Amino acid sequence: MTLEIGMLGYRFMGKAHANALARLPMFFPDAPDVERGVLIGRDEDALRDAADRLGFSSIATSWEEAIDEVDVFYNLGPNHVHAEPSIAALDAGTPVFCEKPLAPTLEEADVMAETAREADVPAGCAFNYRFVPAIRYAKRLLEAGELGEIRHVRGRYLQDWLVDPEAPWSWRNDEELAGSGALGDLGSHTVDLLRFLVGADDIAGEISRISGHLRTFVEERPVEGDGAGTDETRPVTVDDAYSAQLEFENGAMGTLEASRFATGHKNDHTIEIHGSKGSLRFSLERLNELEVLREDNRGYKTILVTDEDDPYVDHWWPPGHVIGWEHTFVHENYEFLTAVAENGEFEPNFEDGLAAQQVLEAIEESDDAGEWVSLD
Ligand code: SOE
Repeated sequence: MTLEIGMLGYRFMGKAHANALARLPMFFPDAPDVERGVLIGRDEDALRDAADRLGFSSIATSWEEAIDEVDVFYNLGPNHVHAEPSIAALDAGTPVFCEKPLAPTLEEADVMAETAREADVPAGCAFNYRFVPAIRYAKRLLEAGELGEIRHVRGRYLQDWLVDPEAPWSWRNDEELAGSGALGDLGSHTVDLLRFLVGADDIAGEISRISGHLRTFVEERPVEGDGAGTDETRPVTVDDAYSAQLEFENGAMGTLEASRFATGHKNDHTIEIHGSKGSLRFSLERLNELEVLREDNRGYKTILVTDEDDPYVDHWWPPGHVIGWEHTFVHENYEFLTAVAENGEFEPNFEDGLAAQQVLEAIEESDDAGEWVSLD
């Protein structure tokens, strides 16, 4: 049976997922057969061009009509478009793969997760960094207790694409459209990754309380594109950067931060975990490596996670033939579509998306109140 996919969104994430779908048959031959069916968007000309480039057989300018015609619905639109189409698809019993963060607000994420529970079909949230081989390797070490009692968990996601105050305004700068700035766009990845790595009861458990701080450095930005006057600007109504302190159920301490103003850092998502018997360090800018320190305490060892028995690597190339950011999308699409074909379980799902949204909300609540917020 071939799964026909309807995909809403055809820019950055549309290209990442369409590329992943195109590579599945060659590198994951046991993946379900999928057809890139209908590409959904508003601008018909741009849509037609994108459908040709991304290999979709048809286009639709209305998601309402399209979601009844497809076997799987991918919601890759801006954050403010995540809720309504995903809920409608799930209500029609159609599996949904939605980009992160799940929604701009906790209220919308709540309804999406509730709808997914009732629909009883796979509803995935595309936190792609769970599908980095080095992250899977780290998870195996943590589950095996190799690091001992977890004391410190640190997550940082640094970019610098908004350092220039003349960088144009976009939906990512608007609270109505995005929900939050670096917090939701980048922080949601880090929160999900920490939950994935240490969230189990026998490792560090869930996050129990939070102290948060948000900051907007540039309050307005120039508007670019059709109809924009030469000096038209729009307000920035979300954070440019955030930081947070966490306490985990087992007492471990956590620190989180993300910024779009970290000059010199392009897409630097780093995780550091320190335990009583060892530590590990991961950086997205060195995606194929994991630094591990064992009990001998004589410095970190860099492990190149590209051996055949390392997660997902056997689908690609011989040891040392490194993979990249795009391959994480191939891995997550393989797992999600396999779950759809078998009506199995997929994680991260809408429950994980909701759990991340609860942490984001608590960080904003703490920043507003100027005090710690409990998540219990
Ligand atoms: C932000 O620039 C962004 O594109 C995020 O939206 C993605 O989720 C992240 O993977 C890369 O950076």
